[in-house]
Amino acid sequence: MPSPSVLPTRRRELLKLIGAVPLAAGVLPALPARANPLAPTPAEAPAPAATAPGIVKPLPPETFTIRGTNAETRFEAFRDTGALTSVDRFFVRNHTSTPRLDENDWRLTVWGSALGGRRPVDFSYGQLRSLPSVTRTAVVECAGNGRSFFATQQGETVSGTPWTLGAIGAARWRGVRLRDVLHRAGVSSAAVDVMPRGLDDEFISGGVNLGRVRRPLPIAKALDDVILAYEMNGEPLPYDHGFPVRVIVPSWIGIASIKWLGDIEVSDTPLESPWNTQFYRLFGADHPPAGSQPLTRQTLKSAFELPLGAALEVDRPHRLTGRAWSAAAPVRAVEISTDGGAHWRRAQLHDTPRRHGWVRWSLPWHPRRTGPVELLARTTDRAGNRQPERTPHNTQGYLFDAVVRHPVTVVASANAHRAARSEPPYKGHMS
Ligand SMILES: Nc1nc2c(c(=O)[nH]1)N[C@H]1C(S)=C(S)[C@@H](COP(=O)(O)O)O[C@H]1N2
Ligand SMILES: [Mo]
Repeated sequence: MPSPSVLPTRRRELLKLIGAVPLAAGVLPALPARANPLAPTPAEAPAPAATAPGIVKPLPPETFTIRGTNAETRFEAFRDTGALTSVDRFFVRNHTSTPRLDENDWRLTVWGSALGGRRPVDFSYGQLRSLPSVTRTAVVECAGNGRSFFATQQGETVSGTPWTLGAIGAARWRGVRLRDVLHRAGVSSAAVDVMPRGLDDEFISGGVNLGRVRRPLPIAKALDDVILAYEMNGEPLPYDHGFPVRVIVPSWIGIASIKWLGDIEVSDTPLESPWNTQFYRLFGADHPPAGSQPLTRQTLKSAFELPLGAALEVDRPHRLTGRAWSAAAPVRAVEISTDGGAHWRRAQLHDTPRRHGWVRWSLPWHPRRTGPVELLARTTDRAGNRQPERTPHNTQGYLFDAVVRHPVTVVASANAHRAARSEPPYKGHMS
């Protein structure tokens, strides 16, 4: 991607410049970053297959599955990669499309009834970067990660993007504490909620304009461990992940981590937005009529670094690998079943379990019979949570945490060319 200092302008301004009306979200492909937006280039030809409307970075099909305006990471693409997720493998969840902001025009405005001076306070990019910085590792995981298994595993109907397990990534985020910014802006002790809002286009849902993406955050969490991040894995944030500044709310559902941050309302009364009233609550027969309380923390999960439906060769050692995580506490153990849940074996963990992160795990497996098998992985964390067999239904399919039954086929060597390509032989040691 181009260096941030040569960014042309914001997408909305580009659209104005070329006389385009931003119709519905995501109708236009991401515009190329270049000096003259009027010059025709190959980038204006029909989008190649490996792009999603509105996402800037390349989305090679071996790494990503495109789901509307979003890109899910194929879990097998994490195999043999480190504990941190590089940008070229990090999932993208966009309500509309990625804006290309210029950090020189960018301002963060902090405003609202719970500021001592009652006057908005602006921070430039340079001012934010000159405040004391913190660096921490945290996963960002969509509240809907695993949603498709409500249908495929529990036979239940849910709405929303049918993610498998790849709407998660782990990165090292560097930025300033939200607490420091709020104190500099003069936050008063009367503050109840803060509401960060993105600079991406307004979100239109069912013909209704819900405004720009924003979601209230209780002041206690805001003053605790939330950061305003400007770096991801040691580089300036990429466009798709919130350049120039995004919120990172460790252990909370992804929607809390607002990208392309533009302003933060600081209020002495509780705040609402569609993202904490109509979305990101649990609705349905098992929940109160107005829904549960707004969702906060993510759950726990584990996943195999194998395609769903992978073919593995019989009578040969395989090394099953995957990742496990929990938002509540460090992972304690990962158990694997290769016989549909009758027997469980403990996987070896390859990272020190930490809160907000994930651990890589592996287990040798030597299948002796051909045929379909369901592989199961089950995480337990140090707070005593363990993945259940079923997740209670909710209409929007949030917080799936049940053990996923991962289908594979054990095949005879003659039909195993697919397996041979995707499964390197068991190496006998762990990296
Ligand atoms: N401004 C803005 N912030 C946003 C979103 C968005 O569409 N606009 N999507 C949210 C959701 S639902 C998720 S899961 C995460 C995804 O972060 P990523 O795209 O960097 O992986 O960003 C959150 N922040
Ligand atoms: Mo999300």
